[in-house]
Amino acid sequence: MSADNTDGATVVAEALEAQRCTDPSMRKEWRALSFDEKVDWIAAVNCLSHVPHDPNVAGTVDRNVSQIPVLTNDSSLFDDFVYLHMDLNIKIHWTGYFLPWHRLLTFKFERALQDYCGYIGMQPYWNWTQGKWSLQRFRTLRLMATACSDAYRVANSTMWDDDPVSGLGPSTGDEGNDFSLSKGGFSNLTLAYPSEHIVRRNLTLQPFLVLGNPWPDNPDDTLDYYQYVDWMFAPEYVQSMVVDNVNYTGDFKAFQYFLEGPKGPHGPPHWLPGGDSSSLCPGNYTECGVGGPKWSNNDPLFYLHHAMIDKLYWEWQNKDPSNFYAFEGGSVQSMSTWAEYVQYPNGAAPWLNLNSTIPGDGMWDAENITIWDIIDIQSGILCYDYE
Ligand SMILES: [Cu+2]
Repeated sequence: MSADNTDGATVVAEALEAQRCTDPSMRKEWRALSFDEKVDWIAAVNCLSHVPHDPNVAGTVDRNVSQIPVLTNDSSLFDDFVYLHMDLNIKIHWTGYFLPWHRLLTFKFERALQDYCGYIGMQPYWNWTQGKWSLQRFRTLRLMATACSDAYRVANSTMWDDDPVSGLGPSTGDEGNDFSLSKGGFSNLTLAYPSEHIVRRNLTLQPFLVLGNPWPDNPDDTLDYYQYVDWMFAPEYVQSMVVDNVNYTGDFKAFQYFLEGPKGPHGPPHWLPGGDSSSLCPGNYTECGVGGPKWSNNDPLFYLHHAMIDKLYWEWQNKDPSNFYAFEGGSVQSMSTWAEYVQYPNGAAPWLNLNSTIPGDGMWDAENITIWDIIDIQSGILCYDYE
């Protein structure tokens, strides 16, 4: 960020400070919700899959590049969110847009649940590091907290719940039916992309055995990629890197590199459940193309996970005054080699800045929402906090 930008940001920051919202709505951890609150969120998500497709939504990325299926009018508003994520994949991952774009997507999803489906709650989050608050002081509690975390025991996590109205469903669907979920609250959630199917999951603790090593030329970590990945979202690790702000003071690029990079906590909760969450292809879809994040938000778990990523981003922003409005990043993925990626982990030129507009493929472009507009979750269009 240039000096001019920083000065401008300070002036506007002071102006915005005066109009921060005073009573933010609280996003809660999934397991802190009551039975009824869980039922409400699951019902609203299912409802969204019956709300008609938004005719304003249209792709903006060349399909030869995005390698995604064509937009279909025979889809729902839930599917539109998936379409946005698929189409904009190369613009919103490993670029400066990553954190702001997913913050906005999660907010728009939450709003859609409220506006179209009468949902009265907020978007819950999945704290895969649960128990981290007690880590610093007591060695015994530290062990207990680690044992309570979803890391190292993700297969037995209490997130996997077969209850038909309040449960997120099992970690693995029906093997005989393309791993589609037949239990839990999403067993009837019909998805349009990349082809019509029910949400699929197939938990694996070593996802790169399935997905392949994304960085064969990474000199440091070739073997690591085939190992278990649950340590990447373990409480102590995330605590020290994100919450304690080790080494990242004022350095948005370094912070994002940790969070989204190959050893960061963003990836594993996407890859471990396999299936849609890993953008693996349904059996009835033959033009799969390259993998990647694409349709990972077919699994509603995505929104719980990304609310957690947003929570960590927010915690980091509040850790130091120089973090709060820190932003830098490019608009073009730069990942053809490991060396290139390490140099530009959050994108290369053209550079983005706080005034860059967040792309929405027609869903929200009319509002001209900039990164600046959502950098503070308690001013402007946003007014929420994390419990
Ligand atoms: Cu994404």
